[in-house]
Amino acid sequence: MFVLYHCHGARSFRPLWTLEEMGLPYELKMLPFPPRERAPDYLTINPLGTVPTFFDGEVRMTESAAICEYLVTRHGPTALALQPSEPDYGAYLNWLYFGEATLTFPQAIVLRYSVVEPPERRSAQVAADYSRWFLSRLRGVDAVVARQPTLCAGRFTAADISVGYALMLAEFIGLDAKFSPAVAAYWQSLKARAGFSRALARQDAAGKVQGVREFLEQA
Ligand SMILES: N[C@@H](CCC(=O)N[C@@H](CS)C(=O)NCC(=O)O)C(=O)O
Repeated sequence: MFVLYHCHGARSFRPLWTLEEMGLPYELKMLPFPPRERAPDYLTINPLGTVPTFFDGEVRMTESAAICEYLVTRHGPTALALQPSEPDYGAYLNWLYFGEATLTFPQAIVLRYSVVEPPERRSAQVAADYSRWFLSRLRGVDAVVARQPTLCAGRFTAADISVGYALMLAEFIGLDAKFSPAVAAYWQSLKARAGFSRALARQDAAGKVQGVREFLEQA
């Protein structure tokens, strides 16, 4: 059985969503955010203190987009994966990594300097600069979803999960108000997926059973 360590709404939502889309069985271990402060025992599992940490037997992984790629490639077959022989394979990999490296990183800075840090360390200037950074990179998504319903291959893939999580985080921090009409419609279409709803329901149920509250409820 797979084991996934997860915080409500964190990047570990990517593998959670992938597991639900694929219908694979897994154990979900919920942690309060940030784990390094609120669940210090977790540092023995992941010294970085970050989520996700994912186990498939002896295999241990901590990068959300890589776990998605691992699941769809190793535990398919699934239409969520692209084969190297498919014409959009390069675009698929590019979006898979773009979702984390280009679209999520600047938002993590916004979140940190507007919410996570104690008030005396917060910075409206840093939050504004990195919000702008994120929105400018989002133009790359807009250019594609303005002409097609998914990012590549004419179907929903793990690349949409990777970029979709970045849009989910943007909604959480209020940047969705600046989405273009095409990005807003694309995001609505991702949220309408049954797999997305199941992932949300699973994290909520696991949080309740394990007594772990959402980040904004913890204070
Ligand atoms: N590149 C990693 C980033 C992992 C990461 O930074 N996760 C955040 C949650 S979204 C975290 O655990 N932060 C807690 C901390 O920095 O202490 C990934 O995509 O999984």
